[in-house]
Amino acid sequence: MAAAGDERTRLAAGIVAGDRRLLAKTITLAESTRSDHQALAGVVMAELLPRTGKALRVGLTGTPGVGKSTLIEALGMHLVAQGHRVAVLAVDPSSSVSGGSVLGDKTRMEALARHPAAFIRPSPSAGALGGVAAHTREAMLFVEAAGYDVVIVETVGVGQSETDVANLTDVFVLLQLPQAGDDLQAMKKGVVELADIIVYNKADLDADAARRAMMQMKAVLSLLRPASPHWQPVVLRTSAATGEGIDVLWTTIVACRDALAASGELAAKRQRQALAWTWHLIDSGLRERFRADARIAAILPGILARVGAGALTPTAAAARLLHDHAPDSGALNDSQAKG
Ligand SMILES: Nc1nc2c(ncn2[C@@H]2O[C@H](COP(=O)(O)OP(=O)(O)O)[C@@H](O)[C@H]2O)c(=O)[nH]1
Ligand SMILES: [Mg+2]
Repeated sequence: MAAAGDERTRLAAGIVAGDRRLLAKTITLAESTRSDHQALAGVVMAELLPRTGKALRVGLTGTPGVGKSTLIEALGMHLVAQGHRVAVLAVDPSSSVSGGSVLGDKTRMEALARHPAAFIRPSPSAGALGGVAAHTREAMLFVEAAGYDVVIVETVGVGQSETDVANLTDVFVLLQLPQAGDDLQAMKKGVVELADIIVYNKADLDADAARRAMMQMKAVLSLLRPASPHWQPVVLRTSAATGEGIDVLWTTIVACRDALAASGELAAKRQRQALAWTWHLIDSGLRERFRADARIAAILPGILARVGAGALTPTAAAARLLHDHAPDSGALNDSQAKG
């Protein structure tokens, strides 16, 4: 036990001192499926918790090829030049297939990846215990404890990862291509409603198209009820390639955070996010236990087959399975008996 305590102190002190290798190692422990690794990461987190929460948390999404990685490189270099310390994390549920979007994109973030004031962390593999988004949240807290004051969480937008990232961050940025098809897709997916800032990138390629797209988006936004009573979504354009608009993007991100903070909405939002995270962990923990239940494993294939064949309704199947799954109820009764 003493050895475990030493390791906790070594990791926590290393993270606070800015040791990137120990920071990366601790995040890996948190992502591990081994319970002893997770437990160690958990006690390190408990020790560091008072140092978390101080970063500006920025979510960034957009379809593949829109320029997320190039923009993060440009924005990140802009920020480290101003003295900020920048961490980049990825939420990519498809990463087991693609090998991790940020890792694969490190070539587009070459200067940032080498910069001593930046920390870039690819997505954990899909299927990691508790889900990719939960691990990204842990990674976010660890990088905050390490003193990174801007955390950019990137997602390629698979499944419901945009919602996950919006639920992790203070300010959510949607990167768009000036072509109309991209807008339609984002509206269909409901991502526009999540965005505090909508950015038309690659404005250098066709300035007219970017201006048109901005006007149309502003018209659309005027019809939507803003997600926040204290912030009306802003539409911008950038060129990640030339750096045009990057400074305005940053001042707009800060203005949004300041507006939310001044009204008290930021604190309420973070509180809501922490509670949602707790429920997410409870849900995934229950699901894990359900899947690990030997009684369930024995009857599950047969029941699913009957649902598939139309012989059993989903409602009846779920009721039957949940009834048969009574994890630890014996232990509970025992302890109640003792207590
Ligand atoms: N002309 C131009 N090309 C860009 C811009 N931003 C990104 N690109 C290019 O678009 C391609 C995809 O960019 P990338 O950052 O990998 O997009 P991601 O998939 O969203 O991360 C790359 O070839 C970039 O060089 C931009 O503002 N202008
Ligand atoms: Mg990318």
